Amino acid sequence: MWRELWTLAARAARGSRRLCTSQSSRAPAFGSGATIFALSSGQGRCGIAVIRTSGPASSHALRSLTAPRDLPPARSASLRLLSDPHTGEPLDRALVLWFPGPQSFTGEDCVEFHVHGGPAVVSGVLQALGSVPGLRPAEAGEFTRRAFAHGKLSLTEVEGLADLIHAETEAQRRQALRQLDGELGQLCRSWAETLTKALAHVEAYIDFGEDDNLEDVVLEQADSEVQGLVVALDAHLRDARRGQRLRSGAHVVVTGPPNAGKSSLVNLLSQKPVSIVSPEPGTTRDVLEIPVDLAGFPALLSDTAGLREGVGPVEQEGVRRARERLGQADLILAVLDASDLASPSSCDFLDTVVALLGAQSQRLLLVLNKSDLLPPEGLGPSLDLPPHLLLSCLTREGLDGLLEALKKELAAVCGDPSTGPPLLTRARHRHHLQGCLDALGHYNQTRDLALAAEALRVARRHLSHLTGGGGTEEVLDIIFRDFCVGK
Ligand SMILES: Nc1nc2c(ncn2[C@@H]2O[C@H](COP(=O)(O)OP(=O)(O)O)[C@@H](O)[C@H]2O)c(=O)[nH]1
Ligand SMILES: [Mg+2]
Repeated sequence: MWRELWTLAARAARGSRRLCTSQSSRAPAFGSGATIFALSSGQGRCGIAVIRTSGPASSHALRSLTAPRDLPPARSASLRLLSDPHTGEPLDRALVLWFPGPQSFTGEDCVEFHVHGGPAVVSGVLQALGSVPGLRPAEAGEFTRRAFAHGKLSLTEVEGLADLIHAETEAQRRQALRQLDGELGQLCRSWAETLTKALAHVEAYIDFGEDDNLEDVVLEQADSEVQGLVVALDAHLRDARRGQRLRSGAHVVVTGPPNAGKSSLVNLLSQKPVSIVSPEPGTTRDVLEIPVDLAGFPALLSDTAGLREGVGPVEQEGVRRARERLGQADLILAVLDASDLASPSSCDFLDTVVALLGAQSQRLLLVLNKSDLLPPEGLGPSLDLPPHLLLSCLTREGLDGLLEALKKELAAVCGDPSTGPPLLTRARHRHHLQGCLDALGHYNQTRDLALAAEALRVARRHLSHLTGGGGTEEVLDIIFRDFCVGK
Protein backbone atom coordinates (compact mmCIF):
# COMPACT_ATOMS: atom_id res chain seq x y z
CA MET A 1 0.00 0.00 0.00
CA TRP A 2 2.73 2.49 0.94
CA ARG A 3 4.57 1.80 -2.31
CA GLU A 4 1.44 2.80 -4.20
CA LEU A 5 1.05 5.82 -2.01
CA TRP A 6 4.60 6.89 -2.77
CA THR A 7 3.95 6.50 -6.49
CA LEU A 8 0.92 8.71 -6.10
CA ALA A 9 2.82 11.27 -4.05
CA ALA A 10 5.45 11.33 -6.77
CA ARG A 11 2.74 11.65 -9.42
CA ALA A 12 1.13 14.54 -7.52
CA ALA A 13 4.51 16.19 -7.04
CA ARG A 14 5.16 15.80 -10.77
CA GLY A 15 1.85 17.59 -11.25
CA SER A 16 3.16 20.56 -9.34
CA ARG A 17 6.35 20.50 -11.31
CA ARG A 18 4.34 20.50 -14.49
CA LEU A 19 3.05 23.92 -13.46
CA CYS A 20 6.59 25.20 -13.24
CA THR A 21 7.57 23.83 -16.65
CA SER A 22 4.58 25.45 -18.27
CA GLN A 23 5.79 28.71 -16.76
CA SER A 24 9.27 28.37 -18.14
CA SER A 25 8.03 27.23 -21.54
CA ARG A 26 6.95 30.85 -21.99
CA ALA A 27 10.54 31.92 -21.59
CA PRO A 28 13.09 31.82 -24.36
CA ALA A 29 15.27 28.72 -24.19
CA PHE A 30 18.50 29.26 -22.30
CA GLY A 31 20.84 31.52 -24.26
CA SER A 32 18.39 32.26 -27.08
CA GLY A 33 16.76 35.54 -28.08
CA ALA A 34 18.11 39.05 -28.34
CA THR A 35 20.93 40.33 -26.21
CA ILE A 36 19.89 43.36 -24.20
CA PHE A 37 21.95 46.16 -22.71
CA ALA A 38 21.25 49.11 -20.40
CA LEU A 39 22.71 51.45 -17.85
CA SER A 40 21.91 49.71 -14.57
CA SER A 41 23.10 52.36 -12.14
CA GLY A 42 21.25 55.67 -11.70
CA GLN A 43 21.13 58.42 -14.31
CA GLY A 44 23.34 61.48 -14.02
CA ARG A 45 26.96 62.24 -13.28
CA CYS A 46 28.51 59.80 -10.78
CA GLY A 47 31.82 58.17 -9.89
CA ILE A 48 31.14 54.78 -11.43
CA ALA A 49 28.30 53.74 -13.71
CA VAL A 50 27.39 50.11 -14.36
CA ILE A 51 26.27 49.04 -17.83
CA ARG A 52 24.99 45.49 -18.23
CA THR A 53 24.27 43.11 -21.07
CA SER A 54 22.36 39.83 -20.99
CA GLY A 55 21.95 37.28 -23.77
CA PRO A 56 23.95 35.06 -26.12
CA ALA A 57 25.84 37.90 -27.83
CA SER A 58 27.23 39.18 -24.50
CA SER A 59 30.65 37.56 -24.99
CA HIS A 60 30.86 38.93 -28.54
CA ALA A 61 29.95 42.41 -27.25
CA LEU A 62 32.64 42.17 -24.59
CA ARG A 63 35.27 41.08 -27.09
CA SER A 64 34.23 43.77 -29.58
CA LEU A 65 34.64 46.61 -27.10
CA THR A 66 37.73 45.54 -25.16
CA ALA A 67 41.41 45.19 -25.71
CA PRO A 68 42.91 42.63 -25.30
CA ARG A 69 40.03 40.86 -27.03
CA ASP A 70 40.11 37.56 -25.12
CA LEU A 71 37.41 36.91 -22.53
CA PRO A 72 38.49 37.73 -18.97
CA PRO A 73 38.24 35.02 -16.29
CA ALA A 74 34.64 34.40 -15.25
CA ARG A 75 33.21 36.37 -12.31
CA SER A 76 36.31 38.38 -11.51
CA ALA A 77 36.99 42.02 -12.23
CA SER A 78 39.54 42.83 -14.98
CA LEU A 79 40.78 46.20 -16.11
CA ARG A 80 40.28 46.76 -19.88
CA LEU A 81 40.54 49.56 -22.38
CA LEU A 82 37.11 50.07 -23.95
CA SER A 83 36.93 51.39 -27.47
CA ASP A 84 34.37 51.84 -30.22
CA PRO A 85 34.34 48.61 -32.28
CA HIS A 86 33.97 50.52 -35.58
CA THR A 87 36.14 53.60 -35.22
CA GLY A 88 38.56 52.22 -32.65
CA GLU A 89 38.17 55.42 -30.64
CA PRO A 90 39.03 54.89 -26.94
CA LEU A 91 36.00 55.33 -24.69
CA ASP A 92 37.24 54.56 -21.18
CA ARG A 93 39.53 52.41 -19.08
CA ALA A 94 37.08 50.32 -17.12
CA LEU A 95 36.52 47.23 -15.00
CA VAL A 96 34.70 44.48 -16.84
CA LEU A 97 33.05 41.36 -15.42
CA TRP A 98 32.10 38.29 -17.41
CA PHE A 99 29.30 36.07 -16.03
CA PRO A 100 28.78 33.04 -18.27
CA GLY A 101 25.24 31.64 -17.91
CA PRO A 102 23.61 30.02 -16.09
CA GLN A 103 25.60 31.41 -13.13
CA SER A 104 24.46 34.97 -13.60
CA PHE A 105 21.65 37.25 -12.43
CA THR A 106 19.45 36.49 -15.44
CA GLY A 107 20.69 32.94 -16.00
CA GLU A 108 22.00 34.01 -19.44
CA ASP A 109 25.51 35.10 -20.44
CA CYS A 110 25.96 38.53 -18.87
CA VAL A 111 28.61 41.24 -18.91
CA GLU A 112 29.04 44.22 -16.61
CA PHE A 113 31.06 47.28 -17.61
CA HIS A 114 31.97 49.43 -14.60
CA VAL A 115 32.81 52.66 -16.40
CA HIS A 116 33.57 56.18 -15.18
CA GLY A 117 30.20 57.85 -14.58
CA GLY A 118 30.48 60.90 -16.87
CA PRO A 119 27.55 61.30 -19.30
CA ALA A 120 29.88 61.24 -22.38
CA VAL A 121 31.52 57.96 -21.30
CA VAL A 122 28.17 56.32 -20.55
CA SER A 123 26.54 57.41 -23.81
CA GLY A 124 29.69 56.44 -25.77
CA VAL A 125 29.68 52.89 -24.34
CA LEU A 126 25.90 52.55 -24.83
CA GLN A 127 26.25 53.69 -28.44
CA ALA A 128 29.12 51.27 -29.03
CA LEU A 129 27.03 48.39 -27.61
CA GLY A 130 24.08 49.40 -29.80
CA SER A 131 26.29 49.02 -32.87
CA VAL A 132 27.20 45.39 -32.05
CA PRO A 133 25.03 43.00 -34.11
CA GLY A 134 22.40 41.17 -32.04
CA LEU A 135 22.27 43.78 -29.27
CA ARG A 136 19.34 46.07 -28.48
CA PRO A 137 18.48 48.38 -25.57
CA ALA A 138 16.63 46.65 -22.70
CA GLU A 139 13.08 47.51 -21.78
CA ALA A 140 12.07 48.41 -18.21
CA GLY A 141 12.45 45.40 -15.91
CA GLU A 142 13.70 43.16 -18.73
CA PHE A 143 16.77 41.87 -16.84
CA THR A 144 14.62 40.80 -13.90
CA ARG A 145 11.99 39.36 -16.22
CA ARG A 146 14.66 37.16 -17.80
CA ALA A 147 15.88 36.12 -14.34
CA PHE A 148 12.30 35.09 -13.51
CA ALA A 149 11.86 33.29 -16.85
CA HIS A 150 15.03 31.27 -16.23
CA GLY A 151 13.91 30.31 -12.73
CA LYS A 152 16.53 32.49 -10.98
CA LEU A 153 13.86 34.34 -8.99
CA SER A 154 10.30 33.45 -7.99
CA LEU A 155 7.57 36.03 -8.42
CA THR A 156 7.57 36.93 -4.72
CA GLU A 157 11.36 37.38 -4.91
CA VAL A 158 10.90 39.66 -7.95
CA GLU A 159 8.44 41.71 -5.89
CA GLY A 160 10.96 41.80 -3.03
CA LEU A 161 13.60 43.10 -5.43
CA ALA A 162 11.25 45.84 -6.71
CA ASP A 163 10.47 46.82 -3.11
CA LEU A 164 14.15 46.83 -2.20
CA ILE A 165 14.90 49.25 -5.04
CA HIS A 166 12.06 51.51 -3.86
CA ALA A 167 12.68 51.07 -0.11
CA GLU A 168 12.99 54.43 1.63
CA THR A 169 13.02 53.41 5.28
CA GLU A 170 14.94 50.88 7.30
CA ALA A 171 11.84 48.77 8.00
CA GLN A 172 10.92 48.67 4.29
CA ARG A 173 14.44 47.58 3.43
CA ARG A 174 14.33 44.77 6.00
CA GLN A 175 10.98 43.51 4.78
CA ALA A 176 12.05 43.68 1.10
CA LEU A 177 15.30 41.82 1.81
CA ARG A 178 13.43 39.04 3.57
CA GLN A 179 11.11 38.72 0.61
CA LEU A 180 14.03 38.82 -1.83
CA ASP A 181 15.62 36.03 0.19
CA GLY A 182 12.56 33.99 -0.76
CA GLU A 183 11.05 33.51 2.70
CA LEU A 184 7.46 34.04 1.57
CA GLY A 185 8.06 31.80 -1.46
CA GLN A 186 9.56 29.06 0.75
CA LEU A 187 6.58 29.23 3.07
CA CYS A 188 4.18 28.91 0.13
CA ARG A 189 6.17 26.00 -1.27
CA SER A 190 6.04 24.19 2.08
CA TRP A 191 2.26 24.75 2.17
CA ALA A 192 2.01 23.47 -1.41
CA GLU A 193 3.96 20.33 -0.38
CA THR A 194 1.48 19.72 2.43
CA LEU A 195 -1.34 19.99 -0.10
CA THR A 196 0.45 17.63 -2.47
CA LYS A 197 0.68 15.06 0.32
CA ALA A 198 -2.98 15.49 1.23
CA LEU A 199 -3.93 15.18 -2.44
CA ALA A 200 -1.88 12.00 -2.76
CA HIS A 201 -3.76 10.54 0.18
CA VAL A 202 -7.16 11.43 -1.23
CA GLU A 203 -6.24 10.13 -4.71
CA ALA A 204 -4.92 6.93 -3.18
CA TYR A 205 -8.23 6.41 -1.46
CA ILE A 206 -10.13 7.11 -4.69
CA ASP A 207 -7.95 4.68 -6.68
CA PHE A 208 -7.42 1.88 -4.17
CA GLY A 209 -9.78 2.52 -1.30
CA GLU A 210 -12.24 -0.25 -2.03
CA ASP A 211 -10.08 -2.80 -3.87
CA ASP A 212 -7.13 -2.81 -1.51
CA ASN A 213 -9.04 -2.07 1.68
CA LEU A 214 -7.10 1.11 2.17
CA GLU A 215 -7.85 2.20 5.68
CA ASP A 216 -9.77 5.33 6.56
CA VAL A 217 -6.70 6.55 8.39
CA VAL A 218 -5.38 7.70 5.01
CA LEU A 219 -8.25 10.15 4.66
CA GLU A 220 -7.94 11.20 8.28
CA GLN A 221 -4.32 12.04 7.62
CA ALA A 222 -5.30 14.22 4.66
CA ASP A 223 -7.92 15.92 6.81
CA SER A 224 -5.50 16.71 9.60
CA GLU A 225 -2.95 18.08 7.10
CA VAL A 226 -5.62 20.35 5.60
CA GLN A 227 -6.79 21.53 9.04
CA GLY A 228 -3.24 22.46 10.01
CA LEU A 229 -2.93 24.44 6.81
CA VAL A 230 -6.26 26.23 7.36
CA VAL A 231 -5.00 27.42 10.75
CA ALA A 232 -1.70 28.65 9.28
CA LEU A 233 -3.34 30.44 6.34
CA ASP A 234 -5.93 32.00 8.59
CA ALA A 235 -3.25 33.36 10.91
CA HIS A 236 -1.42 34.85 7.96
CA LEU A 237 -4.52 36.49 6.55
CA ARG A 238 -5.37 37.94 9.97
CA ASP A 239 -2.17 39.99 10.00
CA ALA A 240 -4.24 43.21 9.71
CA ARG A 241 -2.50 44.03 6.41
CA ARG A 242 0.68 44.88 8.30
CA GLY A 243 2.99 43.91 5.44
CA GLN A 244 1.07 46.03 2.97
CA ARG A 245 1.15 48.97 5.36
CA LEU A 246 4.88 48.58 5.77
CA ARG A 247 5.24 48.68 2.00
CA SER A 248 3.04 51.72 1.35
CA GLY A 249 3.21 53.61 4.67
CA ALA A 250 0.98 53.82 7.76
CA HIS A 251 -1.55 56.66 7.96
CA VAL A 252 -0.64 58.88 10.90
CA VAL A 253 -3.09 61.73 11.50
CA VAL A 254 -2.35 64.75 13.70
CA THR A 255 -5.41 66.20 15.39
CA GLY A 256 -6.27 68.54 18.25
CA PRO A 257 -7.93 71.88 19.01
CA PRO A 258 -6.77 75.01 17.13
CA ASN A 259 -3.38 76.45 18.07
CA ALA A 260 -2.20 73.36 20.01
CA GLY A 261 0.85 73.10 17.74
CA LYS A 262 -0.33 70.41 15.27
CA SER A 263 1.33 72.04 12.27
CA SER A 264 4.48 72.67 14.32
CA LEU A 265 4.58 68.95 15.16
CA VAL A 266 4.10 67.94 11.49
CA ASN A 267 6.97 70.24 10.50
CA LEU A 268 9.15 68.89 13.30
CA LEU A 269 8.53 65.24 12.37
CA SER A 270 8.93 65.78 8.63
CA GLN A 271 11.92 68.09 9.16
CA LYS A 272 10.42 70.42 6.55
CA PRO A 273 8.27 73.55 6.80
CA VAL A 274 5.32 71.86 5.07
CA SER A 275 2.55 73.48 7.12
CA ILE A 276 1.99 77.13 7.92
CA VAL A 277 2.49 77.78 11.64
CA SER A 278 0.77 80.83 13.08
CA PRO A 279 -0.68 82.04 16.39
CA GLU A 280 -3.92 82.73 14.52
CA PRO A 281 -6.41 79.89 15.20
CA GLY A 282 -7.83 78.19 12.10
CA THR A 283 -4.72 78.53 9.91
CA THR A 284 -4.76 74.94 8.64
CA ARG A 285 -8.03 74.26 6.84
CA ASP A 286 -7.26 71.51 4.35
CA VAL A 287 -5.71 68.12 5.01
CA LEU A 288 -2.00 68.32 4.25
CA GLU A 289 -0.23 65.03 3.60
CA ILE A 290 3.47 64.34 3.66
CA PRO A 291 5.31 61.02 3.35
CA VAL A 292 7.87 60.71 6.15
CA ASP A 293 10.29 58.27 7.71
CA LEU A 294 9.04 58.01 11.31
CA ALA A 295 11.56 56.21 13.52
CA GLY A 296 12.51 53.93 10.61
CA PHE A 297 8.95 53.22 9.49
CA PRO A 298 7.26 54.68 6.41
CA ALA A 299 4.28 56.89 7.19
CA LEU A 300 1.92 59.28 5.50
CA LEU A 301 1.62 62.12 8.00
CA SER A 302 -1.55 64.26 7.76
CA ASP A 303 -1.92 67.72 9.25
CA THR A 304 -5.56 68.62 9.78
CA ALA A 305 -7.73 71.58 10.75
CA GLY A 306 -8.17 72.20 14.48
CA LEU A 307 -11.40 70.66 15.71
CA ARG A 308 -13.85 73.36 16.79
CA GLU A 309 -17.46 74.37 16.20
CA GLY A 310 -19.09 77.63 15.19
CA VAL A 311 -16.73 78.60 12.39
CA GLY A 312 -17.21 79.79 8.80
CA PRO A 313 -18.07 77.39 5.95
CA VAL A 314 -14.48 76.90 4.71
CA GLU A 315 -13.12 75.98 8.14
CA GLN A 316 -16.22 73.85 8.75
CA GLU A 317 -15.35 71.83 5.65
CA GLY A 318 -11.78 71.55 6.97
CA VAL A 319 -13.12 70.18 10.27
CA ARG A 320 -15.34 67.70 8.39
CA ARG A 321 -12.32 66.47 6.39
CA ALA A 322 -10.24 66.23 9.57
CA ARG A 323 -12.88 63.99 11.20
CA GLU A 324 -13.11 61.87 8.07
CA ARG A 325 -9.34 61.42 8.07
CA LEU A 326 -9.40 60.31 11.72
CA GLY A 327 -11.62 57.39 10.69
CA GLN A 328 -8.98 56.19 8.20
CA ALA A 329 -5.99 56.61 10.51
CA ASP A 330 -3.72 53.74 11.55
CA LEU A 331 -2.36 55.92 14.34
CA ILE A 332 -3.54 59.26 15.76
CA LEU A 333 -1.35 61.92 17.31
CA ALA A 334 -3.70 63.97 19.50
CA VAL A 335 -2.04 67.30 20.35
CA LEU A 336 -2.97 69.64 23.18
CA ASP A 337 -1.39 72.82 24.49
CA ALA A 338 0.09 71.72 27.86
CA SER A 339 -0.13 75.28 29.20
CA ASP A 340 -3.81 75.52 28.30
CA LEU A 341 -5.30 72.24 29.48
CA ALA A 342 -8.05 73.89 31.52
CA SER A 343 -9.44 75.82 28.55
CA PRO A 344 -12.88 74.79 27.21
CA SER A 345 -11.41 73.72 23.84
CA SER A 346 -8.83 71.42 25.53
CA CYS A 347 -11.39 69.94 27.95
CA ASP A 348 -13.87 69.46 25.15
CA PHE A 349 -11.25 67.72 23.00
CA LEU A 350 -10.26 65.41 25.85
CA ASP A 351 -13.85 64.59 26.82
CA THR A 352 -15.15 63.98 23.33
CA VAL A 353 -12.50 63.14 20.71
CA VAL A 354 -9.84 61.45 22.87
CA ALA A 355 -12.44 59.55 24.95
CA LEU A 356 -14.34 58.44 21.84
CA LEU A 357 -11.25 57.29 19.95
CA GLY A 358 -10.06 55.48 23.06
CA ALA A 359 -13.40 53.71 23.33
CA GLN A 360 -13.10 52.64 19.68
CA SER A 361 -9.65 51.15 20.46
CA GLN A 362 -8.04 53.48 17.95
CA ARG A 363 -4.27 53.65 18.32
CA LEU A 364 -3.61 57.06 19.80
CA LEU A 365 -0.71 58.95 21.35
CA LEU A 366 -1.67 61.98 23.44
CA VAL A 367 0.99 64.68 23.07
CA LEU A 368 1.01 67.64 25.44
CA ASN A 369 2.91 70.29 23.48
CA LYS A 370 4.43 73.61 24.55
CA SER A 371 5.95 72.06 27.69
CA ASP A 372 8.38 74.99 27.63
CA LEU A 373 5.51 77.20 28.79
CA LEU A 374 4.83 75.10 31.89
CA PRO A 375 5.90 76.38 35.31
CA PRO A 376 8.95 74.62 36.83
CA GLU A 377 6.72 72.27 38.85
CA GLY A 378 5.22 70.94 35.58
CA LEU A 379 1.59 69.95 35.11
CA GLY A 380 -0.66 70.50 38.11
CA PRO A 381 -1.28 67.31 40.16
CA SER A 382 -5.01 67.94 40.11
CA LEU A 383 -5.29 67.12 36.41
CA ASP A 384 -6.75 63.71 35.66
CA LEU A 385 -5.17 62.94 32.29
CA PRO A 386 -4.94 59.76 30.23
CA PRO A 387 -1.39 58.48 29.47
CA HIS A 388 0.50 61.19 27.61
CA LEU A 389 3.87 62.47 26.43
CA LEU A 390 5.27 65.91 27.11
CA LEU A 391 6.85 67.76 24.18
CA SER A 392 8.01 71.16 23.14
CA CYS A 393 8.09 71.68 19.39
CA LEU A 394 9.94 74.90 20.13
CA THR A 395 12.86 73.45 22.14
CA ARG A 396 12.50 69.83 20.83
CA GLU A 397 12.48 68.59 24.40
CA GLY A 398 10.59 65.29 24.55
CA LEU A 399 11.14 64.54 20.85
CA ASP A 400 13.25 61.42 21.53
CA GLY A 401 10.54 60.04 23.82
CA LEU A 402 7.90 60.72 21.17
CA LEU A 403 9.97 58.99 18.45
CA GLU A 404 10.45 56.00 20.74
CA ALA A 405 6.69 55.78 21.36
CA LEU A 406 6.04 56.18 17.61
CA LYS A 407 8.44 53.36 16.86
CA LYS A 408 6.57 51.03 19.22
CA GLU A 409 3.17 51.96 17.82
CA LEU A 410 4.28 51.71 14.19
CA ALA A 411 5.95 48.37 14.79
CA ALA A 412 2.56 47.14 15.99
CA VAL A 413 0.75 48.73 13.03
CA CYS A 414 3.20 47.64 10.33
CA GLY A 415 4.71 44.55 11.90
CA ASP A 416 8.35 44.17 12.79
CA PRO A 417 9.99 42.99 9.57
CA SER A 418 12.99 41.44 11.34
CA THR A 419 11.03 38.93 13.39
CA GLY A 420 8.10 36.59 12.95
CA PRO A 421 6.86 34.90 9.79
CA PRO A 422 7.21 36.73 6.46
CA LEU A 423 4.41 39.23 5.94
CA LEU A 424 2.07 39.54 2.97
CA THR A 425 3.18 42.70 1.22
CA ARG A 426 0.67 42.94 -1.61
CA ALA A 427 -3.04 42.57 -2.26
CA ARG A 428 -2.07 39.87 -4.79
CA HIS A 429 -0.65 37.69 -2.00
CA ARG A 430 -3.80 38.15 0.06
CA HIS A 431 -6.01 37.27 -2.93
CA HIS A 432 -4.25 33.95 -3.56
CA LEU A 433 -4.07 32.97 0.11
CA GLN A 434 -7.77 33.73 0.48
CA GLY A 435 -8.46 31.71 -2.68
CA CYS A 436 -6.48 28.82 -1.23
CA LEU A 437 -8.35 29.06 2.08
CA ASP A 438 -11.73 29.17 0.29
CA ALA A 439 -10.82 26.05 -1.68
CA LEU A 440 -9.88 24.29 1.57
CA GLY A 441 -13.29 25.35 2.91
CA HIS A 442 -14.87 23.52 -0.06
CA TYR A 443 -12.70 20.52 0.73
CA ASN A 444 -14.00 20.50 4.29
CA GLN A 445 -17.62 20.78 3.22
CA THR A 446 -17.81 18.18 0.49
CA ARG A 447 -18.44 14.46 1.07
CA ASP A 448 -17.57 13.63 -2.53
CA LEU A 449 -13.94 12.48 -2.79
CA ALA A 450 -13.53 13.59 -6.40
CA LEU A 451 -14.70 17.11 -5.48
CA ALA A 452 -12.44 17.08 -2.43
CA ALA A 453 -9.44 16.22 -4.61
CA GLU A 454 -10.39 18.98 -7.05
CA ALA A 455 -10.64 21.49 -4.16
CA LEU A 456 -7.10 20.55 -3.09
CA ARG A 457 -5.89 21.05 -6.67
CA VAL A 458 -7.49 24.53 -6.79
CA ALA A 459 -5.93 25.38 -3.42
CA ARG A 460 -2.51 24.26 -4.64
CA ARG A 461 -2.90 26.25 -7.86
CA HIS A 462 -3.46 29.42 -5.82
CA LEU A 463 -0.19 28.87 -3.92
CA SER A 464 1.60 28.16 -7.17
CA HIS A 465 0.26 31.42 -8.70
CA LEU A 466 1.50 33.31 -5.66
CA THR A 467 5.11 32.36 -6.34
CA GLY A 468 4.72 32.76 -10.08
CA GLY A 469 3.98 29.28 -11.41
CA GLY A 470 1.44 29.60 -14.22
CA GLY A 471 1.18 33.37 -13.64
CA THR A 472 -0.73 35.19 -16.33
CA GLU A 473 1.03 37.70 -18.58
CA GLU A 474 -1.06 40.60 -17.21
CA VAL A 475 0.05 39.90 -13.62
CA LEU A 476 3.66 39.70 -14.76
CA ASP A 477 3.29 42.97 -16.70
CA ILE A 478 1.93 44.75 -13.62
CA ILE A 479 4.75 43.49 -11.43
CA PHE A 480 7.56 44.20 -13.89
CA ARG A 481 6.17 47.68 -14.59
CA ASP A 482 7.57 48.66 -11.16
CA PHE A 483 11.09 48.23 -12.46
CA CYS A 484 13.25 50.78 -14.20
CA VAL A 485 15.31 50.19 -17.34
CA GLY A 486 18.51 48.37 -16.44
CA LYS A 487 16.94 46.28 -13.67
N1 LIG B 1 6.02 78.17 23.19
C1 LIG B 1 5.69 77.31 22.26
N2 LIG B 1 4.94 77.68 21.23
C2 LIG B 1 4.61 76.77 20.29
C3 LIG B 1 5.06 75.42 20.38
N3 LIG B 1 4.54 74.75 19.32
C4 LIG B 1 3.84 75.63 18.59
N4 LIG B 1 3.87 76.86 19.16
C5 LIG B 1 3.20 78.10 18.69
O1 LIG B 1 1.80 77.91 18.77
C6 LIG B 1 1.14 78.58 17.70
C7 LIG B 1 0.25 77.63 16.95
O2 LIG B 1 1.06 76.66 16.31
P1 LIG B 1 0.53 75.81 15.09
O3 LIG B 1 1.54 74.77 14.84
O4 LIG B 1 0.15 76.69 13.94
O5 LIG B 1 -0.77 75.18 15.74
P2 LIG B 1 -2.00 74.40 15.07
O6 LIG B 1 -3.07 75.41 14.89
O7 LIG B 1 -2.39 73.37 16.04
O8 LIG B 1 -1.53 73.86 13.77
C8 LIG B 1 2.27 79.18 16.85
O9 LIG B 1 2.43 80.53 17.18
C9 LIG B 1 3.48 78.37 17.23
O10 LIG B 1 4.68 79.12 17.07
C10 LIG B 1 5.87 75.06 21.50
O11 LIG B 1 6.30 73.92 21.70
N5 LIG B 1 6.14 76.03 22.40
MG1 LIG C 1 -2.23 74.15 11.86
